[in-house]
Amino acid sequence: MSVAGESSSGRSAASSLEALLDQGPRQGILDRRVEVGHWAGSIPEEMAQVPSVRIGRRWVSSLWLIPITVAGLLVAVALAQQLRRYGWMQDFIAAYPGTPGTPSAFTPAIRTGFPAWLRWQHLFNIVFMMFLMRAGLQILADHPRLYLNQGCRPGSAWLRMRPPVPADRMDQNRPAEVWTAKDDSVGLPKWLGIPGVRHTVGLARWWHFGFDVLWLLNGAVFYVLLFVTGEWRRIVPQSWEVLPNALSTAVQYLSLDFPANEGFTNYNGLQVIAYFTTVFIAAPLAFATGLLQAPSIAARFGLDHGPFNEQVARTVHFAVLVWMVVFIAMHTVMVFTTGLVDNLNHIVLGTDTQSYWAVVVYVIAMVVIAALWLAASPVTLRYPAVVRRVGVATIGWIKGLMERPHPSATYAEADISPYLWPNGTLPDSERYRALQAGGWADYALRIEGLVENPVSLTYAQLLALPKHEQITGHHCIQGWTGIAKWGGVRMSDICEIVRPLPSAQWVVFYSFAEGSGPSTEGRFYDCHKIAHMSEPTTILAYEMNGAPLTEAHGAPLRLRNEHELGFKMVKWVEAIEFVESFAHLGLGMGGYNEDHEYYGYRMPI
Ligand SMILES: Nc1nc2c(c(=O)[nH]1)N[C@H]1C(S)=C(S)[C@@H](COP(=O)(O)O)O[C@H]1N2
Ligand SMILES: [Mo]
Repeated sequence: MSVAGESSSGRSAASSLEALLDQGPRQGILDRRVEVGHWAGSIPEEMAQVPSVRIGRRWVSSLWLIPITVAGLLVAVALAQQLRRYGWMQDFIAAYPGTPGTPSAFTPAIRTGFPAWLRWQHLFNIVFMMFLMRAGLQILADHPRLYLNQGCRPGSAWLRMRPPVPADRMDQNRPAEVWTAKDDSVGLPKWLGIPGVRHTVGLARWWHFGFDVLWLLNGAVFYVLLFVTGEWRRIVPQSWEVLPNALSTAVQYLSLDFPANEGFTNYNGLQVIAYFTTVFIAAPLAFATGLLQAPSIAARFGLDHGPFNEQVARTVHFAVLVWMVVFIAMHTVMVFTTGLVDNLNHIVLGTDTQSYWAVVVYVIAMVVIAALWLAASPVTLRYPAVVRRVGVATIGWIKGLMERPHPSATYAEADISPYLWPNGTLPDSERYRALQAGGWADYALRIEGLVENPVSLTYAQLLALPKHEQITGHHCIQGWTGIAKWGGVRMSDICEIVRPLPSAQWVVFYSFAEGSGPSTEGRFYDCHKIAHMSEPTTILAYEMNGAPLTEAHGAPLRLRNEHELGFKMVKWVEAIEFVESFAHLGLGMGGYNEDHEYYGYRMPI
């Protein structure tokens, strides 16, 4: 098919599209702030509920865990005390006092207690983890439901932090009323989440990924030093005797007649198992299930279908969080109840002494940590653009590396999700309504900018281009996913028609719809790397699941770029522009959500 160009010079055409984004004067990086009330399209703040868990058809509040735990502990204490009266139990405890073997006999290093590197890493670890965990909760609150199915079908969650999706708001043929994923987000208390406010997933992610990298580096150094120095013997079980010893320790603790504290040189069975699980199982699992949530990984390895899908990964990721919280709580309780001053001397000063200096240093460290804890949310809300800038500078490139693998996975018809969550702010311009009413007969897609042959393609012309169909996974930044079949025109075919100039680096997709920003109105748009346009799976879709695209899902045209998260897939596409840089567009961050919600512009994870 031949499509006639509108003008021979691509460059002069650019400015008319840019004008769609005119948003007045830009603010300095220090002047921008998150204004609760105007944030995220002024959706009213709605707070998370305490998580409930589905058991069969009933939803049970996790608050029940408190009385259940207390009752369970009381019964366990009574039982353990009774058991210790029996001769066979006394023999068992005598045979397995708690500490399996004596690792200090193997490794001289251990005999001298905790080395300085270990003590410092222990401190860094808790600081990094507290930000990681709080920002992680904030990310969860942006889609406050956990499922085991990749389609995230409403009603199929196993954990939720808000009421069910209103039944009368799931009809996607009434798009104005439909419950969007954004409607579903909830806020957290600011001392708990970072930064607390509803739908601040973009900011929370900079904290989560930033501290994740620090935590992983700290962990990698820790692994290396553990093995180099032989300290690993403290926390790796070296014989099956660890099991009876753990049981013995548990009975001794529960009977409230504690075993001797030998933690300086020799952990008991329960400690060995708990530390081993935390360091060598939970931590790597957190990393792995984090990666499994990346669209780029799923689209490379075909994981949207099967047991490694993002929803299973979110569930396991959450289970690791629960383990870590329980571990930290128990660890702290034990530090306090098994000889606080001794224990603090071990981990703070590295000596087996009774110095009060250890307590002083510990209290100072805790005060600093509490101050950091309390500052994180207010600082983020006051300086969101700084948080984003620091995030892009430090970890943006690491995230960007994940755009390398080709998103080649496609799925079977049977994998298509029965319900794909809708998201975003609908177009409400008269022009859009008129075009829609006319069945897109008068619609024309403008493609301009740094191209040899700028064109305007009517809906009929687009349909006449080679049609490409794909069944692919969708990953929203908020945490929900789904699989759908998309039919449309490959961007590579469009590129053949318009012939981008060598200077073109980015492709801007302009929507008919406004974004839902704080106070400034503005067109929704997003910029994509030119290299992604040659992927066979990067398409402008006009069909979904075999039917013409509905308004809810982006009629007449929506982008699919399977490298990236869902927010970059502009719906209701009005025009496309090839540019060298996006610095002059909108607020210059590469897209509407990048400008207003502080997302990154490369989002393969
Ligand atoms: N114009 C426009 N496009 C948009 C959005 C939007 O708000 N405006 N939201 C994005 C987000 S966050 C997601 S996850 C996907 C959702 O696509 P779906 O509604 O078809 O599931 O659309 C993206 N495209
Ligand atoms: Mo999204």
